[in-house]
Amino acid sequence: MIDPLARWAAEGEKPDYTGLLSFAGRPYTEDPAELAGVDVAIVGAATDDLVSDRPGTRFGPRAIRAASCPPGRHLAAGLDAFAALNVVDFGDAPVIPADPLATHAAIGRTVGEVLDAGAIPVILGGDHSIAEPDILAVAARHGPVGLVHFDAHADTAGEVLGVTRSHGTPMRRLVECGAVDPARYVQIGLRGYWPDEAVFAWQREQGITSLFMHDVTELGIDEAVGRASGIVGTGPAFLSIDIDVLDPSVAPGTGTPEPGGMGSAELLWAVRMLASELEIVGAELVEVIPTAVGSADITALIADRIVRELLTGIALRREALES
Ligand SMILES: [Mn+2]
Repeated sequence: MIDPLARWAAEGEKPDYTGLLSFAGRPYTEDPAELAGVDVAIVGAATDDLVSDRPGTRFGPRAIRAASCPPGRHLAAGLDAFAALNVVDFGDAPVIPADPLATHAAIGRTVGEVLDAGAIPVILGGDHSIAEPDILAVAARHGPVGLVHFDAHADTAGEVLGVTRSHGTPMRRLVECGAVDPARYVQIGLRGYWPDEAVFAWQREQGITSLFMHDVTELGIDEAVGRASGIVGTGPAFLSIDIDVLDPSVAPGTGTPEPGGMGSAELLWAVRMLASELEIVGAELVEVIPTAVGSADITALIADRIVRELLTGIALRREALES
């Protein structure tokens, strides 16, 4: 285990731009044996072979790690997730460019190592096709999962341009194989022009709940999150966050931007709230295309903060369960 903060131990924090590139400066290991006692492990899934539009999410994990990561207590939650949880960076899955099947297998194996150690995997994508190996690995150990899925798009198409394994199809494949329980599956933030009505008809037949962006606007984010939390209920739950749920003015670096999306304050609050209420057994943040690696990249910056809210929520829930 390498601790990038060790040389700054006297100060208790290091400058963001220094040291080994790990998520939020957390200790780094690629050895599953060192995951014993770890609460959350970050895994990079740097692949974008299966996108239908703009590529570039393969650069997402490094950019999110390079985004500004101030230490300390969350001012609203009153808790420092890194003090409350043992969080490590487990490095990247050994992806194979231009071989999506081998890449998905590698992601599934790496996420599986985290799960087998009893830790919660938080996967940084990568395009949204990684939901398939991510959630299959989780469901193989926890059984069918509930799913909260933030996205501008449903990602439940049967095919995209005739291709069945794509960043537009993973959620359908996961429901069809039984890894996701459709009665405990809620989509939040859908908008725009895709997919067509036949796909939504299929979703309704399965019992999937869709909270469109117009629903979120009408209900307010707190009511929308409250409904999602109630539908997912108790039992293992996975959180899948496509950065394109945010308005492109907030997160311009993404594969299929769709105007009319959520604001960052809404999403950050929603992620923390859901993580504090649900039994999160895994999470992924996908579709970040960095445009200026370093703290100047606003999409990677908001991505880093989304993960921080997730960790803060997990820590809040654990604290409440223990008290
Ligand atoms: Mn998506």
